[in-house]
Amino acid sequence: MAFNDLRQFIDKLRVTNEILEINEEVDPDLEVGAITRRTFDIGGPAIMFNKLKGYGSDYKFFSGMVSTYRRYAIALGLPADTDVKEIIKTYYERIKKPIPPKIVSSGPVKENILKDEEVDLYKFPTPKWNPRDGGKFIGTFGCVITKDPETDWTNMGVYRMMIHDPTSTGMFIVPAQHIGYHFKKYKMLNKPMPAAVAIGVDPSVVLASCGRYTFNVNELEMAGALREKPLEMVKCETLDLEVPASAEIVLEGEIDPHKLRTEGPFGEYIGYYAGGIQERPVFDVKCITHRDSPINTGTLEGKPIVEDHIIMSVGNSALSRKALIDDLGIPAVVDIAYHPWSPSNHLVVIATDGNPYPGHDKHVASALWGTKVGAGADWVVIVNKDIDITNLNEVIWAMCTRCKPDRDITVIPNFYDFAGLIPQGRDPSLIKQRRGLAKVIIDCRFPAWFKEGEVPPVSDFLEFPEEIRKAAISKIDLALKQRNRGPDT
Ligand SMILES: Cc1cc2nc3c(=O)[nH]c(=O)nc-3n(C[C@H](O)[C@H](O)[C@H](O)COP(=O)(O)O)c2cc1C
Ligand SMILES: [Mn+2]
Repeated sequence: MAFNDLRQFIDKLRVTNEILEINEEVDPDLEVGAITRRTFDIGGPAIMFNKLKGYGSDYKFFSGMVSTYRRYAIALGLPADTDVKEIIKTYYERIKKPIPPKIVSSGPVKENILKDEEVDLYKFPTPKWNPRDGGKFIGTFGCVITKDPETDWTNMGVYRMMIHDPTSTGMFIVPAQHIGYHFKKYKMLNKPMPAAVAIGVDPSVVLASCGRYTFNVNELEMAGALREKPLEMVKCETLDLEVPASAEIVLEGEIDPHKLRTEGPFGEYIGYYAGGIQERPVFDVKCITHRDSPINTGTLEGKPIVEDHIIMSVGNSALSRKALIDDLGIPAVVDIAYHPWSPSNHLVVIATDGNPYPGHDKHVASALWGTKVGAGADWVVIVNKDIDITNLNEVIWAMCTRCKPDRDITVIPNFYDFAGLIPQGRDPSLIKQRRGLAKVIIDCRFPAWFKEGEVPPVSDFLEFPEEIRKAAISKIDLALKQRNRGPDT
């Protein structure tokens, strides 16, 4: 089922006991961050902050939307206890059928329209998330919509936005990201880039915004695919762009290619304040539209596991599977998984059906590195398909028992550093020499030349005859039930 807006999703979280509503006053300055960090650390509920210091009860803040796989499953309309493998499969199946958005004449986001001197970003309670952050970040779940000035390509992605003053924020634009492609073109045209930012949307829109789709993909069509229903959009007030009609808050403005302002630091998804303070582009806000009693929404970044890692582990797994298996047809690849702790995109585990030809490991890894989604995978671990790739314990077992390190590990030095945020890559001597980080392939498969019978059988529960297994399961289950009930009195 598709949620019409964030509010309908929040109602669903209320029914499923997945949300904590805090009615006492909470300070957006660090207290919202600490509570959010704590719920991330224990896989706890989403949080609705109903009263924020300095704000009336009409202004709320919401965090932890999809910070667990349970709420990710609910966001896709699946049962809360859906296994992560099934969540990835659902994402992978749905994105094969893009659904374009539908333009409607108006929507709740137009309930309040603020222009010119009415524009004030401090109108909404916005957290300073982490103690060393350089300011309040309004766009941690802001879905930033831009258009290629030469083609029809509309892109949507999440790019952080630190509030500078009532009418402007930073915008962390990285050249390798799609907003970076658009921005470069505007720079060449010597024109400011129009941008609209939707905050507080149905979670499918956030999931699509965080997806590392290929060039020319419109993430709004992917939001439609994930929710299996077109997303309703309305025209912006001041720009030739459309935005989700039921967003809580929309910021309309432009990014001048020649304007820079000091931005950061920010506790980043890598787990460090690695990006530091730098001169970065500025988003000048010309108009704000918002719903009555708007719910500002965002997420905290930092050391795993934060919400970003949960989101990326699913999207990256599904998109890499699509890229390697469906689009590139790399032989023998059967499944791919990323893990939140890696953090999210820096280690990937790939399962293959055999090891079909010499150098297969390098073929698989180099194909992955050529994709947008896989470019950040610094550690590529390849295993036989009997390994459960979503279970890192099994992956470690494969590494320790099937990999001969001097033969099966390949290190490729001076490789493109996708994130630019890994602390090792910030070594001044590397930067001076324009040398990048490194990529590693760890092939944990039995050697290709092992014949049938040379691979030793695995000794585990599954090899017992079925009848004996069934009886063993029921005996243990009964004992556990009795233990949970306590001693009979
Ligand atoms: C909370 C959060 C903050 C993010 N901040 C940035 C950012 O500042 N810059 C960036 O390039 N990517 C950032 N990302 C990652 C991008 O949203 C993600 O890579 C997405 O694929 C970008 O869209 P694109 O592929 O269309 O460029 C952030 C993601 C999250 C969840
Ligand atoms: Mn994109």
